[in-house]
Amino acid sequence: MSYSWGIAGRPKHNQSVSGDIGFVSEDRHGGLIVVVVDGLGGGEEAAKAARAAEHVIMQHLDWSLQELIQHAHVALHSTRGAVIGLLRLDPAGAKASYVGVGNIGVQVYSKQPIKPISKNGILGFRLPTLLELHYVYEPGDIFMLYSDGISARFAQEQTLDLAQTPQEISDAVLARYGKTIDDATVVTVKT
Ligand SMILES: [Mn+2]
Repeated sequence: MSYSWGIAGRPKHNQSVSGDIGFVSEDRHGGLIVVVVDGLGGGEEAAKAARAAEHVIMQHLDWSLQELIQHAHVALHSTRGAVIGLLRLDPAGAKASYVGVGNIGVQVYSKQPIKPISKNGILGFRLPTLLELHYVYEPGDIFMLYSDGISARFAQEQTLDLAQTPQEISDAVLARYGKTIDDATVVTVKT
C-alpha cells in the first residue's frame, strides 16, 4: 500500500514567515508520520517553536506518538509554545493512530467513520493527559490535518473534489477556507 500527499500553507496577511509547519515523512517500516504544528503567536518566534517540534519528530520517526509529543513538549519549554496534530499511518494492518494537543483540525474521508480529536493544551507549557486514538483505514481513505488558520466551516464542506491529487485538495482548501488573519496550513494524505 502506498501513500501520496500534498501540503499547502502560507503566512498570515503582511507576514513573511509562517508560524505553522506541515510535513510528512516516511519511517523505516514504510509508515508515514503526518504533522501540523502551529507555533503560538506569529512570525519568527512562532516559527522557531514549530521548528523545534519538527526537529524532535524528524530525529525520532520510529518513536511512539506519545513519546514524540512528550519530547517535543520538553524541547519547547524555552519557546512560545505550539499546538500539534500527529498522525501515523502504518501500511501493516492499515492502521492509523492520532494524538493531538491543542487546536489542530482533522478531517477524514473514509468508508468507516474515523473522527480523531485533539485534547486542549500547549506543547511547551501545559501537556494534557495524552489521548492516542486508533483506527483501521481502507485504501482510498483521505486524511487531512489543518491549522486553525483554516476556517472551521471547512468541516461542513460537501463539494470538495476528492478525485483531485492531494496537492490540489490542499491548495483548494487553503484558497477557499484560509483566513487572512492567521497562518494557514493544510496537509492531505491519500492512502
Ligand atoms: Mn494559528
